[in-house]
Amino acid sequence: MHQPAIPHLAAADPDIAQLVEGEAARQFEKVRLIASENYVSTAVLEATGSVLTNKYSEGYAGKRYYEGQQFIDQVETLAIERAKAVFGVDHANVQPYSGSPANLAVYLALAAPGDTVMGMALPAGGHLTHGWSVSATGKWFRAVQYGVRKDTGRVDMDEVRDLARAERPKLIFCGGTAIPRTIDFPAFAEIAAEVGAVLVADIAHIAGLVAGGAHPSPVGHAQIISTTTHKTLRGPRGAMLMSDAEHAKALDKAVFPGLQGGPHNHTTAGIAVALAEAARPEFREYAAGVVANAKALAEALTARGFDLVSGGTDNHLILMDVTGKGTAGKPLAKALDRAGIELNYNTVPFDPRKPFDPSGLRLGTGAITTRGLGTEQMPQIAEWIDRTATAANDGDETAIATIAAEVKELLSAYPMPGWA
Ligand code: DSN
Repeated sequence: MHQPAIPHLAAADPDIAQLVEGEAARQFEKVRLIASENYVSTAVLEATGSVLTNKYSEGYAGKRYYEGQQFIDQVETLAIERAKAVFGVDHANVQPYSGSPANLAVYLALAAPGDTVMGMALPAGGHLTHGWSVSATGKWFRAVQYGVRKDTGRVDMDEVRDLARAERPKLIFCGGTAIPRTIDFPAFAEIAAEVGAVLVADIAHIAGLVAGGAHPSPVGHAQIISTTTHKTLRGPRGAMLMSDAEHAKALDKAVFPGLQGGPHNHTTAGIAVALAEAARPEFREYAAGVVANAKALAEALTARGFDLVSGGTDNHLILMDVTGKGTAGKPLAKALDRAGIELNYNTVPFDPRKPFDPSGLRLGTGAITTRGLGTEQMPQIAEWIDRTATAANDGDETAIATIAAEVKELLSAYPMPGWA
């Protein structure tokens, strides 16, 4: 049963209540390996499900355009102070609705349409909002894009330097959505300084690892740090912008009134709760566990013949080309979903296939580590993935159903926040 229980919803809208219960049960029964997802704590769920959703608060604490902010101002101030303490930054804005609006606010604050900006290409592991052609950031700005080296699968810092010197971008984004290796913030900072660019570190995927000391921090290297709050940081769906003192005002103005109206106060409360959780010693253990699990899973998958981009991982994320297994990303992701293992198909660098039917799979260990799974379970997960690939190639749905039953049986021993 969903936790907190939802009796009022069940009475008022049984259709939606049933779907919420269904989703909770699904999350309980599946090995959730989507690298951008997690399980929030019950405390975060309660905060996000609170009456704070009823309140409008355009503006910032002490300077709002609506009355009645006696409690909301305190909630937002707590979230900001906790973000500053957890990440060690001068300034934090906790209002962006999610990662894309947060990144758009950076453009609005520091660039004008037509300016040159630079980021990692989406197919190489970047994000849409780092200047990819179909995004507003690629349409409204003159975006130049770097990638990874073909021989190593790692960010090509020579290309980053050459491109930056040639194009003199105003902004350089580092970070992305499918980067399995440590981001070299000092190297990016050196290049940005040389060409007079502002360095923006998008740490959406690794924010929890940074907070928990399991990935180097961009603080002191990137003037601006953008992150979502719901991936490894394990908060509600939202985002934050952090910066040095110099860029604080411009970022705040860009978020409100530049891009957004009223902040989502229930989300802000959830972010505050998640940040308090991230400040505890247990969270450091969690972050280390996420990386240990990813490394163990990477090793087990490699031993089974999967072809991992860059040969492994330093963080929570694994990207692999499944062509060698006689399949492609999409059919295998769908078969794995039937087998109780949830992940997403993904392009791999230099992918000859199309983004909607690519060669790869992306996996992450943020959620399963929250669930309590450890390195000892990773060989089993790799074995299920391998068996599913064989079963799917053979069209053997009975074998896939057997794996789903095994997955369910294992997970029944691991509690899930939000489920009782
Ligand atoms: N959708 C996010 C991810 O899965 O990485 C990025 O926006």
